[in-house]
Amino acid sequence: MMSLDEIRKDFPVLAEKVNGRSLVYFDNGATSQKPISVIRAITEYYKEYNSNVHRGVHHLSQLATEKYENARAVIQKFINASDLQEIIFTKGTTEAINIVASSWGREELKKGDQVIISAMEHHSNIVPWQMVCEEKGAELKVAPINQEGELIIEELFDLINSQTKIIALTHISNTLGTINPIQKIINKAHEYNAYVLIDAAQSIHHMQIDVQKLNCDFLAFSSHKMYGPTGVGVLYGKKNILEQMRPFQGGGDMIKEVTFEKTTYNDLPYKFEAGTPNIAGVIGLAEAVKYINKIGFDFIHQQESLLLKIATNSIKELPGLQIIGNAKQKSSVVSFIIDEVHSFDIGTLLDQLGIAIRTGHHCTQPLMEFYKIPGTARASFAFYNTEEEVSLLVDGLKKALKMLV
Ligand code: 7TS
Repeated sequence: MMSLDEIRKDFPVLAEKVNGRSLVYFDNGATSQKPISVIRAITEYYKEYNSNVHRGVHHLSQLATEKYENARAVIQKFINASDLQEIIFTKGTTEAINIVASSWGREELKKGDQVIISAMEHHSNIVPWQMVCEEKGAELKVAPINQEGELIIEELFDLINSQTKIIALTHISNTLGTINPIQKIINKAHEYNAYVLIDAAQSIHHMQIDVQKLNCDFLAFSSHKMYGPTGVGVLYGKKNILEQMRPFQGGGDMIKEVTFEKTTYNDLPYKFEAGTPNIAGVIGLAEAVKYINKIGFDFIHQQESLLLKIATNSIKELPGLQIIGNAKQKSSVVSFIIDEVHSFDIGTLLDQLGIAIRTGHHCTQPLMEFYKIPGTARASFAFYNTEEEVSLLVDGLKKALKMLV
């Protein structure tokens, strides 16, 4: 068992100074920091065996291909997919959702069909569905939330009927921290033969996800929020569904045979991996999964829950400050507003103290409209954050309140 001090030493950025202070990094919801093992794996690829995958007979290409395909096996095991072919490497969550909306949606949706999302979705789980619904004449329905930021399950269930073709839902809200009861929703959707896509961008690094147990039809996540590099992510899909879907993009690697008259497509997962992939990124992502496994979800949960509790209790006490998102089931995110103060000003003042938080609408503008606010200040914690750092945030907020209110 590693101590928190030892864990922090694995993340070089955490030792950086910002504005003369030790960095306090509370913008993990936007992107997490990377452990040295991930950085090393990426560097090793470029230094020792940089080569393209799936196309060379030479040693380096074979090595790169082996590492790339091993990464697929690491991801398969991590989410307990039943088949390697169900793991598709993408640019990230956004691209993964776009593949489903575009390849599946444009083929399967027709006038009168219905797609359900929720009021707390990130833009990347709204806009692709809006686009395909508009094109195909399908209807986009939005499951409502209450003031605490929880899905109103009965109202969501009321929306589901035989016209419902897919429910695309975030597992955890990036703005509110709400953890949605996805198992219940998946079970209900399947009673109506509707598919379910889970946006796991904010959950994959906080809790163990077992796609077979959940029985979700699609799952999307990004490497860079789970301690891996940017520019890479995963789309999981059930094999029988992926097999029926048209390719997303055309190009190299996704074909079996090309003539000017006709092209036949490659088998899964390559059908959805056109062009040279982000090889270093995929290798780095596999290393990030190994790191998460080494730390273990027990420790991750314990540390993040502790930070959430301390931060919530202290921030709640500050005068004029209001927490947005008070779901009973919450992950380690605290979003808040201060009367009359723009979140940008809070973020700027905290930055002067070396504290990094995110401000604004967090790519959830419809959610901001629901709360009738322009944005929030959001602190999002990772397992490498400490109680002392939370105290520094609270002290920083007290200073900000004195200056701004
Ligand atoms: N879905 C959710 C729930 C997210 O939080 C994000 C990114 C995405 C999808 C998109 O992921 P991407 O890697 O494809 O960009 N969320 C945030 C955030 O909260 N702050 O910056 C990015």
